[in-house]
Amino acid sequence: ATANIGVVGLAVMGSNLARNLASREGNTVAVYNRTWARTESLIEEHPEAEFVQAKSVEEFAASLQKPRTAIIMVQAGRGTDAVIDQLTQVFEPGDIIVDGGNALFTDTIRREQAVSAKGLHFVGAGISGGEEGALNGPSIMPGGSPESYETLGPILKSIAAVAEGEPCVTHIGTDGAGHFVKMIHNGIEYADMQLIAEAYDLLRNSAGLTPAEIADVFTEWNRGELESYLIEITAEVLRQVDARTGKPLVDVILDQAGSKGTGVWTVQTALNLGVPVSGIAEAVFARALSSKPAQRAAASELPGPSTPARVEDRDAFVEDVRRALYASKIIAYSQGFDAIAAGADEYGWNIDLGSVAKIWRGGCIIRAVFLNRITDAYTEQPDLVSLVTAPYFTEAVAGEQDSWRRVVAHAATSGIPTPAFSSSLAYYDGLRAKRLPAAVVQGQRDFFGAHTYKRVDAEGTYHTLWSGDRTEIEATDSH
Ligand code: NBP
Repeated sequence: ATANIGVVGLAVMGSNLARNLASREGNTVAVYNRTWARTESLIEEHPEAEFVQAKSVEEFAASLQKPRTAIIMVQAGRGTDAVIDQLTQVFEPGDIIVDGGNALFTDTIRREQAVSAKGLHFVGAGISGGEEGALNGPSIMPGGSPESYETLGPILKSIAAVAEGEPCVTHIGTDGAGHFVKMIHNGIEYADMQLIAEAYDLLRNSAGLTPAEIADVFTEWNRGELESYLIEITAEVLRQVDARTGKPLVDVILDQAGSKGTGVWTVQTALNLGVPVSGIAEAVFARALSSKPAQRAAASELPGPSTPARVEDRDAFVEDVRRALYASKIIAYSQGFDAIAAGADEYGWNIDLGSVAKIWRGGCIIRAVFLNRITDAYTEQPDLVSLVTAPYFTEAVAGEQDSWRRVVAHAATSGIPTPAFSSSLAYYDGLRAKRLPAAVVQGQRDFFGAHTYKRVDAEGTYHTLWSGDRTEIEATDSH
């Protein structure tokens, strides 16, 4: 046995990860794929990398030093289960099976139980950064036992992206914690992308800027607090001219956004946990709405505002939109981190939120300078209840909120849909409200369902006899 690490599944992600591993000092990489042709072409196309090729799982297991460590990069779902099943038959207690695919965290919890019952370690590792990241350095979010991380950690550190001198990998927590955090990462990515798209829509359709001009605006924004991979690539997308028509590429791309499901998982999970991730949810719904051509066609002549708001001062408007984007982004991240905290609570994971922000600074799609501020916030206040209440962010939002309100009002009066901008502002106002109309909802619930309510001035649970003489009684237990 000569290899210290193995990769199973050699489609684009697996082969890039295997090449990344092989390029690092000290690694010898065993590779295996169900269909031999894929292994063959990896080896033929990359003679620079020294792989130990295996034709069967038995050969693969025999080529790995103990404790064997193998990263699975196959299609999430049944493919992953099939490979785990094969590996557990040829691996031995103490060996480590890592699933680097995009698994749903509840599947990871189930798999970890089954694999660890056989004495093996199972690590669900979220890997972000797409093909390019897998090859040159992804952000890695491993779960699993701390013991397995002792072996795995150094290997993952050797291939991860580096941000400010630190590798973008940390042990997230046991069993499904890594895939959970990766899922929320993707949810935040949805919100961030939608917010940038809404900023574009306002600049294009209300301020009348061309895609090329908006690209310049975004490039400028990328020099300040909004500096991020997503702003940078959006500028590139907007600058691109279609070779066939000579039009801006963005004008010939069909405006129906696809998705692979991790945004939906995030929202479903957050609903179950009772965490209002409204920015992420609006981003998922915005993609869903975009992908309903029949409904959109039927509604396309519905009236908009009779006198749409106009942009009087372009430069001032652009600056307002920048500030609104920043404030909304703070809310989206605040909500995402709330979801991680709630997940940790529910599933018993000890997740260091500051470290999560840290490992997202490089390699992944949401990499941004701004994440440093999140790390700082959690370092200063590890028990921070909400990111937006950290002094740095409170001050930032306080500075942007007038612009934010103007932009949301402008969007409403000019008929430009800004679900993520608007819902983030509504969330902010809801969060900071001294009194919420939830009291009315409690009254309604008590009226029609005797669901009871609590009082602001006394302990206990109460019910008003709505269909009787409307006196209040103390309820013994809730209905
Ligand atoms: P795919 O998701 O396209 O899966 C193809 C691989 O799965 C091939 O190696 C294939 O083997 C193998 N496979 C399948 Br399908 N069913 C199998 C089975 N029953 N037994 C054994 N092997 C099986 O590959 P990918 O796009 O490289 O993604 C790999 C993982 O990484 C996925 O979980 C994905 O969600 C995740 N991910 C992808 C990205 C990205 O940007 N693409 C980013 C982050 C994470 P074969 O060659 O024999 O058919």
